[in-house]
Amino acid sequence: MGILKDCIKNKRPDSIPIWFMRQAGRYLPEFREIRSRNPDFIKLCLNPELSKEITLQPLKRFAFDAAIIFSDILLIPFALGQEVKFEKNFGPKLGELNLEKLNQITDEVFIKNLKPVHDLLKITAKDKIIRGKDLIGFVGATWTLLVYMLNRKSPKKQSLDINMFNYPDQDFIIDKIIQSQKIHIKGQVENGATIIQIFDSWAGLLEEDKYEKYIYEPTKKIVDYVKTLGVEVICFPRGIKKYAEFCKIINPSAINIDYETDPKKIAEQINIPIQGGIDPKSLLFEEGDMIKEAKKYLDIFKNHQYIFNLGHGILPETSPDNVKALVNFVKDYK
Ligand code: 1CP
Repeated sequence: MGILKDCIKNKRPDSIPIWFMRQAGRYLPEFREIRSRNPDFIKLCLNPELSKEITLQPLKRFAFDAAIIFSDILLIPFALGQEVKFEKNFGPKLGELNLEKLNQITDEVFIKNLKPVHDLLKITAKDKIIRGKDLIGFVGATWTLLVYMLNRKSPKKQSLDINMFNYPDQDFIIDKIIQSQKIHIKGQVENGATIIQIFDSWAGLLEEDKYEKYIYEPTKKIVDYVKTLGVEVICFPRGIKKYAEFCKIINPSAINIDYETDPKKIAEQINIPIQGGIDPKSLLFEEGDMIKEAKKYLDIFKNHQYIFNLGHGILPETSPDNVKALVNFVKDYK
């Protein structure tokens, strides 16, 4: 257990806790090297030894306070029997969702399909690099998983292809996703995750009148469930227009804010622990300008329980030297 947990529990760590979304990823040459030898992304995620190595890569270079497991939110649809492929320069491509097949996937089969991820946690939690640090497990939020499962590709830069809201048997699919999220979270916690982060990457696609059914209802169920397991839960409803309302209804252990949200307003409106915010593009600036932007967030959240992170995943073109400078600056900030 590490200082992220201390910060969330208001134990006031000596320095600001820090980790980055997508800290294990394409901006690191040592990741690209492993990836080039492993063209099948899902297979790589299901290889506990290699996934462990990737998970620990950023901790070997930088003074991060937590590791996030190298995995993907789309392993849930995969373990539910839907085909998931990743194509270069296109992103994820999912197969047709077959409801009969989905209905036949029992909890036992589902958990067996994700065993390599739980094994990855087990062997990673034991590594001495993790000692005194947090190990973060994660799932996609129900809405975001529904988007990928029905839309079958990224909804990036375009509206959704199909009418999500009138999809046949939608409630059955949603219930199946929630049940799967719970099983996968339990497997991660039992094998060493000290924190669970819930990524609702496409919350921003919803109109506000749809928040109740697609965000609040399912997320509340998942957050309450994680709390029964005795670990912290961080929510990231990216692009939601009502962070304060979200926090009031859901009450997660901490909230990650996106880079389009005004941090000053958040500091005024929200009193639970806050994570993230800085635009990942700031890490492409020259060092001095990047540090100025980071200092802005640190100053705004000076009187809050604050975990330094980004307002979305680190960009592949980020220089590891800038990451090093930023992490060191945050760790020295008083
Ligand atoms: O080499 C490659 O092309 C693979 C790129 C890659 C990586 C490094 C993908 C494909 N997934 C991952 C790992 C990953 N995904 C992690 C690892 C841990 C870490 O953070 O270091 C995590 C937490 C995720 C979570 C994830 N996957 C999200 C939620 C966070 C977010 O970015 O919004 C989403 C939406 C996905 C789907 C996904 N997987 C991969 C890509 C390129 C995408 C996004 C596709 C899209 O834009 O719709």
